Amino acid sequence: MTARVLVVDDIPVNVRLLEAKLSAEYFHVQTASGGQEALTKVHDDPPDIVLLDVMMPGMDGFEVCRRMKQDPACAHVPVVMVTALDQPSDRVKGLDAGADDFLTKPVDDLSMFARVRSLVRMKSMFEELRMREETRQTLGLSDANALAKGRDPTGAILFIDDRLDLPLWLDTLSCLGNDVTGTSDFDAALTHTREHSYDAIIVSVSSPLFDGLRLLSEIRANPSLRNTPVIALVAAGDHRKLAQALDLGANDYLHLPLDRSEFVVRVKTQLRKKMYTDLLRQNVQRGMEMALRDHLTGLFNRRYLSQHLETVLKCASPAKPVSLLIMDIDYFSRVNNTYGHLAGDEVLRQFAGRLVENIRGIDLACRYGGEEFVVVLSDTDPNVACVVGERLRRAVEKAAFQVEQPSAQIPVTVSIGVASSTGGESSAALLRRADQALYRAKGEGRNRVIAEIAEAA
Ligand code: GH3
Ligand code: MG
Ligand code: MG
Repeated sequence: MTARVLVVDDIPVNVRLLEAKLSAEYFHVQTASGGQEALTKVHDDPPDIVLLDVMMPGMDGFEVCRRMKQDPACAHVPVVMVTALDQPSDRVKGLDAGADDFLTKPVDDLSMFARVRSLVRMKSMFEELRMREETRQTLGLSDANALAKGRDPTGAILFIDDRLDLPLWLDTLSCLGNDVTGTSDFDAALTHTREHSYDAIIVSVSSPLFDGLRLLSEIRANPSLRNTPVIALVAAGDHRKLAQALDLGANDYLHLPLDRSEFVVRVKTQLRKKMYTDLLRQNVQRGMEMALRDHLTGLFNRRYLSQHLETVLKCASPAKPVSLLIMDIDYFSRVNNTYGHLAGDEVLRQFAGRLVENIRGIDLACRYGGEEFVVVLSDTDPNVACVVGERLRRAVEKAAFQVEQPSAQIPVTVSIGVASSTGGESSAALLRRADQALYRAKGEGRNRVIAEIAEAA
């Protein structure tokens, strides 16, 4: 993931420090030395995220944030306020101004990269939703709920901690409209996670009463909680536990003792991310889209794909390439000839299932025709697209398809063509290039992924 970060600070040495750290992690950094300059830049060419200093002469960070959030051109760009450690009231003011997160000076690298990545990922999911909404509108199927505009995200939360004041923290979350369960018992927590679904789980990994890291790994091993964000609570300074928690799949963390406003904003961020992921997944299943769905596999159909690809390509740029995988099942007529058409249909259905299991919610899978499928990967460069293609190719090859009538195990392979675009071309042109790559994959022996090589200008 490459992202464009705007760093706003009136002190040049601070700007250069953040710029150096972020550039070393391959972020594209732009800078502004004051509020007005920041507002102009954000309006004219919205970045993926803004790191905003609070104390600036003239217009302070709060005012800049407030104005940004009122400007429709950039209201969706996440803002991280960079505040001084000794001013907790700044956090509340930042929240009121619409900030999405905080960093305290001196900025700790680990938390900065964690926060920036998490917010940028959320923004791209939001943008994907926005593009799908646009596609639906173009096709005359507008859906007012899709973006849940302005709605503060709420959900079912499990809070696992042994703190004495746990009820107070549960209250804080309930007052925001969440359905909250609290426990300080390892087994009870495990039972809850097995019997209920949650939109967020908060777990202390520093409790002497239970093994929070083990709980975290149990949670991550549970497929029904695959998309549930987990926030780890870690004793301040316990870098070893923090690193382990992140390794085990925690999505975010908070240091103990908890700061109330930081706690609230992190939980909201994770809930919002969960909401977007769920919306993207529901997107495939929504009944009103019958006209846009393929009846056999439930995937989007070709009509939807062509329209959506136009929308996605309009937003593509060198910093935000769009990649496309076009896949064709190898020797599929043999499946029909050997096992019959019904078995062939069942293979196509299961093939679609494997496809969906192996891509992210933000990616779009379509049945392009007969035994051809297309996956659109927005904000993905060709190298990553090839990795995804290879993962899909292996997911198809690794296990035979089990059909019932007639009872058989049918081995299947797939050939995949990959093409990418940085904008300025039609969906038909991009599909044509991917198709040429697929043609080569077939010609070179099938069961392989081939990327289209851009022709020399
Ligand atoms: P290649 O490796 O070159 O792609 O070989 P192939 O046999 O897969 O290619 P071909 O295009 O010759 O055949 C595609 C077959 O897919 C023919 C068609 O009957 C079958 N097919 C297309 N749509 C469906 C469907 O909805 N259900 C079933 N069962 N078969 C389908
Ligand atoms: Mg074919
Ligand atoms: Mg085929």
